Amino acid sequence: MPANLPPEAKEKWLKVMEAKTVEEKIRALEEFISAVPKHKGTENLLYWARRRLRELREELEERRRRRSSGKGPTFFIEKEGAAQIVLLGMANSGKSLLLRRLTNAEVEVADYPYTTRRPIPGMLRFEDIQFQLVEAPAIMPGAADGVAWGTKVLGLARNADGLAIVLDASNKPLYQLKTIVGELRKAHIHVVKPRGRVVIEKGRGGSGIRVALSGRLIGCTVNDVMNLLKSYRIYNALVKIYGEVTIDDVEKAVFGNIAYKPTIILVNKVDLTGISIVEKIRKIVPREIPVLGVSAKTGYGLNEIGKTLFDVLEIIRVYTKQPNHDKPSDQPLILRKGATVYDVAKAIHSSFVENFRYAKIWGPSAKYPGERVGLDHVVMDKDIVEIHVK
Ligand SMILES: Nc1nc2c(ncn2[C@@H]2O[C@H](COP(=O)(O)OP(=O)(O)OP(=O)(O)O)[C@@H](O)[C@H]2O)c(=O)[nH]1
Ligand SMILES: [Mg+2]
Repeated sequence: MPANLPPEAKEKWLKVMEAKTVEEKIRALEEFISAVPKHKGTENLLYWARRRLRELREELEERRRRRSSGKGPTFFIEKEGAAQIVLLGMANSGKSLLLRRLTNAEVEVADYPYTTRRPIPGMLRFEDIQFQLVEAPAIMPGAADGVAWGTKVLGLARNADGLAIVLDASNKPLYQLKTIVGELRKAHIHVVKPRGRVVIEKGRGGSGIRVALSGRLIGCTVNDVMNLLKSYRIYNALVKIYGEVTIDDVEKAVFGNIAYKPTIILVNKVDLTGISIVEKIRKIVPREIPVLGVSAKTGYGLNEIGKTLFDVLEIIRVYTKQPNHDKPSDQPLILRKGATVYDVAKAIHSSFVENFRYAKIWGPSAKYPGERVGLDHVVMDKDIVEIHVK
């Protein structure tokens, strides 16, 4: 059921959305929380709002600490490479040794828990691109309720492009998996693709609310969606609906609090256990989540990680070529599966869209080498694209 918030609470929510500084956001969220009636229908919303409040307070605290100490380390890691993948696992699961083996990052490995206390980045090469792996400090039960650095670790996960969950095969891996996925879920981070997706682009779509249906509304109409948004005083927006979406999903999207992260599971230390445990875990997780048995110690299985990440992220590489050159660029553009020539043109420069005449394509999506195509043509991994402009 939607939370059915009274108008005062919705008004307060508007203040939260408009707040600019962390201090303003904290004040606005506090007021929002006290305006929300407490009952079963608002439980999830309040849980989320309180968690968000805790995040903001920690952010403020960290900022103050950094200011008073001159600088000091931060929990935020700037993205580099084709995608940022956070290594998430319980203490001692082998995250640091994996990071060291995969990326040559200099990181401490030790047989006692909570060795890594700050996120550590490293670059993993896959063919001609690189993924940034970030070891997160260990996740533990209660992380989503703010235990220890839990809020920050989940913040790292929320900001990532994908997750690699690291399990210690020799120490109750199923319990570890349950705990980690449970904490993620409490923080509204999902590791399985949702059946539907709502994207609200505020201030887009000219005047008024426009609903673009690439999927189906379940148990509600376009009108219900418009009325819901208006009740939150959102009057100008483009609402994109993908897959199957309920009015609840739309309301959650107003709060912007659902995240889906492509995820792989690394069952580490199989040198100690053998690989039958891998099959056991594979059986209980949804098919879309790849489960790899690995050993950071012996190197077993490590070569497959790059390709597995590439597939689960659903990205493609496209090489652009100038019309009078023989060779394409060596650095590919990284695009999402399903991207079109339009996305390629836009990624080069917006003027390429405005002045577009046609494109020529070589590679998997071309019917024949050098095929002439328009902006709607769907490109594929390893395509070479040559754009001709006016
Ligand atoms: N046998 C075996 N031991 C491993 C493997 N990977 C890691 N270890 C050992 O497990 C212990 C913990 O490894 P770390 O890489 O420090 O684990 P971590 O997950 O980073 O731990 P925290 O940072 O404390 O959360 C160390 O003694 C490692 O040598 C593996 O694949 N096989
Ligand atoms: Mg570590």
